[in-house]
Amino acid sequence: MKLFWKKKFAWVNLFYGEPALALILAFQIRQKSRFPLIFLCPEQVPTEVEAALSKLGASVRRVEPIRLEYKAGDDVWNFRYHLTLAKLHAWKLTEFDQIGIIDSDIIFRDSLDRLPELPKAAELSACLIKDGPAAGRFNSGVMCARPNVGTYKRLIEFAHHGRYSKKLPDQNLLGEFWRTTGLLCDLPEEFNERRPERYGDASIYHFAGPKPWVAHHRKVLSHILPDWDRMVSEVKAELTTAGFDSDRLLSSIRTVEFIELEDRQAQFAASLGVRPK
Ligand SMILES: [Mn+2]
Repeated sequence: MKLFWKKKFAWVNLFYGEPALALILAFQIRQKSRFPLIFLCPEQVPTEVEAALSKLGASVRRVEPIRLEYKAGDDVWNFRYHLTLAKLHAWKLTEFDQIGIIDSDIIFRDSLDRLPELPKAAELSACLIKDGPAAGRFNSGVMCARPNVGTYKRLIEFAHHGRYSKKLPDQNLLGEFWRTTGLLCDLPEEFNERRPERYGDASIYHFAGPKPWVAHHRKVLSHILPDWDRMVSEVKAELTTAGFDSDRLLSSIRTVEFIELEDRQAQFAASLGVRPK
């Protein structure tokens, strides 16, 4: 047996106010991985949501938000991304040798534990973006990293003083940070497949473009919907059986709730006095 099997591993997700996807993620990881899932939470998590997440086997850790100073004219795309830098707290989880930092807009096709098993030479492993304007960068939806407090401190320093685009702050920060030290390596694309037509070949499919919970996106995802919808109803059934108000907990994956999310983003944008592009 290879040595890296012995390493302690945890999945880490940044929870910022979207219970439905977090619950679906927890459900999938409990089903498809033997490793724990930790939610890093830069905001208060409602008691009911925390109870439901722990019912599905995940744990919740409160972390301080990492706030950037935005200025008018900053290259900003979507204001909900301002919270994503709290992801950097994952580098402080030194009780684990390795962590898998994952988005919640993903669906796992098979056992997840091939990912922790992969030997990794780099401090941070992710899938490179091969084409389009971001070619040569990487997608932060699925990353493997080694927690290290020294790295965490350097990342925080870079977050405040380094040069990177704040359009997708966490992804661009990590990409720039590791590009200059040359430590980023390539994960096989099957662990972060973002092309719907390649869904069948993926171990992890990432809804980076069209989302199955957005009504007008569903058409292009028709081949994925049976798996997705089945999983949502399984999560719902389990939560209902356990006495939770599953309709309410899962309501945000309905289109109407996303409209509210857009409103919250717009309010945040307005509070900063800048407009997203
Ligand atoms: Mn994503």
